[in-house]
Amino acid sequence: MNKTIIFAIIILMAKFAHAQNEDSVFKDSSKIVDLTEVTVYNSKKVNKATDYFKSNQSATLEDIMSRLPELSLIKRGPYGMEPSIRNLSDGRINVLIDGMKIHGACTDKMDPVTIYIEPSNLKSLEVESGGTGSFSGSSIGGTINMKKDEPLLYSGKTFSGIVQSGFQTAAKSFYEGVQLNYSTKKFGIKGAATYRNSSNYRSGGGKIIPFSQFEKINYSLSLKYKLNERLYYLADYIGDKGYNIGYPALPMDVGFASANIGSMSLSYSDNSKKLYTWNLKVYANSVVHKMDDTKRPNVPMHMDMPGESNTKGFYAEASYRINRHQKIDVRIDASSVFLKADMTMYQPGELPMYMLTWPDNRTNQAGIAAKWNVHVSDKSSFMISGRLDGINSGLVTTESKSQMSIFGYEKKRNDFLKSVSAKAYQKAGKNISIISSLSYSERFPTATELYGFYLFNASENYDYIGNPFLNPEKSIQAELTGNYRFGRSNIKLTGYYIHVLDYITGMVNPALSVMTIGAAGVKRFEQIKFADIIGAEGSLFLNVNKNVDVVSTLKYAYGKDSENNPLVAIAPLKSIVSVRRTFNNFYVQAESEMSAAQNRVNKMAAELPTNGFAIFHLRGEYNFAFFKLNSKAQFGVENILDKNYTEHLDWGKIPRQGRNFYIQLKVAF
Ligand SMILES: [Cu+2]
Repeated sequence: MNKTIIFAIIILMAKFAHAQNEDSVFKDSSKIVDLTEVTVYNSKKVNKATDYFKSNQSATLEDIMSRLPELSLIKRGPYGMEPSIRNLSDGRINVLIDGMKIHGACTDKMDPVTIYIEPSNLKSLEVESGGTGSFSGSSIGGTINMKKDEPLLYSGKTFSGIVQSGFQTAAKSFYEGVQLNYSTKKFGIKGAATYRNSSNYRSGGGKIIPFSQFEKINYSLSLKYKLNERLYYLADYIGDKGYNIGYPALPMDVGFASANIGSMSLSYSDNSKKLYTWNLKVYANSVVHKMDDTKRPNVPMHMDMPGESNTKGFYAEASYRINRHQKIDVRIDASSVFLKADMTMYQPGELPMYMLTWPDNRTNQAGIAAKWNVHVSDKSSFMISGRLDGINSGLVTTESKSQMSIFGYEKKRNDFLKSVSAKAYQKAGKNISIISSLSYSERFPTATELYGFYLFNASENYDYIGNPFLNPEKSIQAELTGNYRFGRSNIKLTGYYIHVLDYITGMVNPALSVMTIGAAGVKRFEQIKFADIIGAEGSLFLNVNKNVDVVSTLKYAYGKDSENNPLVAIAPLKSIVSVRRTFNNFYVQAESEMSAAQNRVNKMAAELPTNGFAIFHLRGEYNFAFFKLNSKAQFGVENILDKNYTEHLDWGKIPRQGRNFYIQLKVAF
């Protein structure tokens, strides 16, 4: 298989060899959702695409991601939904904040990294799918990178800020946010805080979903200092605290969760130089997560399950211009992740039982990546990239080693990962462009897959055990995108094929007995020969006239393993269509969200079919001056018909939110 890839790349290189740059065309192929707020009163420069992805001011990052055709969300509760790129999630994808690695501290995946960024702090969301998304970390599914916004430097205003507030009826939820920026010509400091408080929500038809409440506060402080015209220093801190977070599809909730995320960086740019930009960042973060079931009724045996993660790392990125037509991007990075989680079971009348669920383990990684961009002509360009990673991983305390010695975990393991990809852009005619890519990539198994010890999977009703002898997963992928532009409108269609070798999945191990009361059995992570995902995505931005826009997205995927079983958790055909009519200072927008049924389910994972659904929303926005301040009011109703529905990736078939009215106010100064 390696040979095939290398061969294909040689052909590609030969094809473009005597060709001779701007990589701007490649911006087309990785999705960057720019979320920069337009705060100028009555600005005509509103980015309609951005507005479509961010359906309202209080939208969470999860709401935004769910509207991107490449992404789906796995739901265990209304909070902390787990993102997947083309149905690949968790260890198969990178989820980064400004290029930094962060590892969740929950053995049940309640805390994906995306919960730590509030959209009001987000500059852009970058999604790179497949093997071509391995530049900032070895992965087979691609990368989601959340770029946080930076403090403003002086541009006529020393003090500026935004205050916002909102309320939604379905969960009686409040959203409050404030941002303040102080700046001089050399120096800028920005602080932001967001508070969200939500009660149990009401599903379609009126039933209240118990254990769906949450409360969280997110705060951040960043400082930017201009050392000279080309060199900036940036220090950044994000803090996040969550309280009493319910997960209706799981047997446990979160009493308290906290994250501290810090970084310092230097960035340089000078377009006249050959080495025209570089960026150096050092970072550290820690996450604490405390699960318990003390609020749940009828629990046969109470448990406490705390976990923690600590990550340190750095990266350096540079871009070098070889000549007018060629440039090279290089990245070196290293990180070290420590994880620990344990469980204490309180059996009535007996001494508490204690065990490690993520026995203390550390994974060290060092990698180097390079990307060669060649601008052949205005009509065609290509890019070849590669990455190498050395990984060292193992248990680190005598306690964890002695608990796990029965499974043969004595030794640390060393792995070497390789990824390579090629991507080509070709303009065919005045309005059509085609992007094709081919990649080979590898990924390291997760701590759960290697070291997990009786981790209960509530969706399958099985206890899971890790396997320290797993090989890295490998993947070969091909992707073809056609883009048709006409006037200010645009249609884009993508087809892709993902072939995963040594696919890691849970297999029933009858030799092991269950730990969780009521579990159907124990599964151990094993590898099957391969798994395939074939799918398509489409998007349409249609500018009907000056005042009417239509945005529509569509996605479909088909997955099966080497034994021809459907893959678990494959989202069915889904489409969102939204139509907006803009008036002078306001707009109204009607939306439909439609999903087909999913009947291809994995029986071994106890998966059940899901019905299709159609729901409708109506939204509006009004811009006005409030004591001469730029102000905005947003209002709307979601799920107008109060439909009772679930999506296929929702665990436990817990119904989603019913009819929901919302109102948001925002004032900028
Ligand atoms: Cu948890």
